[in-house]
Amino acid sequence: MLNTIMSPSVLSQLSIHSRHGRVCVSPCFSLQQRNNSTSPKIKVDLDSSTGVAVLRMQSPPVNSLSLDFLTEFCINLEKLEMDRSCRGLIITSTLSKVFSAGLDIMEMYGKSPERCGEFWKAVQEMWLKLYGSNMATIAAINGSSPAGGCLMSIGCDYRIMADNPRYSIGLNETQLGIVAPFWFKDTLVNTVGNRAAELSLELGLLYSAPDALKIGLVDQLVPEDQVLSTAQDTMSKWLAVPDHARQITKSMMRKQTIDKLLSNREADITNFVSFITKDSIQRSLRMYLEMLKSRKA
Ligand code: CO8
Repeated sequence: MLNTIMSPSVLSQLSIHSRHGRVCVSPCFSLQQRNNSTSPKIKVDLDSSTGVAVLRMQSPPVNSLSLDFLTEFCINLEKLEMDRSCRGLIITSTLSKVFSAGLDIMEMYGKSPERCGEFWKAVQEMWLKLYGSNMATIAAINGSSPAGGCLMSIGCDYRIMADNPRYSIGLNETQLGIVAPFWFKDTLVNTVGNRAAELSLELGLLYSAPDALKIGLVDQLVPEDQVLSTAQDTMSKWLAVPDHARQITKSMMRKQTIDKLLSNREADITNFVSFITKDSIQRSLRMYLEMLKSRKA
């Protein structure tokens, strides 16, 4: 986590074992081995020769972020974070058309307060781990990415999206009758600025890929079949920067936002549970689910 990297002992470790690709020649780097791990919903391929891991979300139909999914995601992230040979992470989807549909609405509908609390803690954990990662992180957004999918994308350092106007991205929570919490809002403000975030959040806007580029919600659009290769090329530029300098700078930019949630975690869980279990909010979620189903019919 970034909020630990300011400690002198970690700083000295970083400078001794500089993770800068052109300087570091630790034994695991030269082995060029691939550390692959597959779990049901997520597949991770780590290329130790480049220090880059590709995490593929593979949970049909829409990579929704259920409690199980989030748990797997966090375990994978933690493993990579601990692995000295891993310096960069690319997140993408194996599904056609969808990066992630965001939080699994079924986890918020008709569930007990205890279960909702457990779920929300996992959502917090996902964001804390990703936004605070020491790795350079790139979202290779090869499909639609609403709500929690957008949060995951803006939790990364850089976003490359498929140049397809049918794909959309944004924090559309108000459209579901729910409210994006302060740390979703803060992450969006940090990405696109206050005014664009205000418009985007109040109206629950989903942006087409070209519009997302215009407001800076994504950094680059490329043809769909080049999303991953462009992410790989871009990652090599990020990894050309000495890790310790990039990490300390990232911490400087993000620590305040992260600390705000860390010091309000329990209250945030309590707020979420009391909000989401309200009858009126449950009704809104039911209507939204029905709308999703009727769109198919
Ligand atoms: N959760 C659960 N199920 C979902 C979700 C979801 N987020 N999204 C889609 N599904 C289901 C659909 O209901 C459908 O189910 P079924 O096959 O049983 O009918 C199936 O997945 C396939 O969906 P589509 O047919 O719609 O798939 P498409 O490929 O046509 O479209 C989209 C993919 C664009 C992703 C589309 O499914 C979509 O727009 N989904 C809704 C996305 C959304 O609005 N997500 C918001 C989730 S809320 C969130 O992430 C943040 C909440 C913060 C809470 C704060 C409270 C305080």
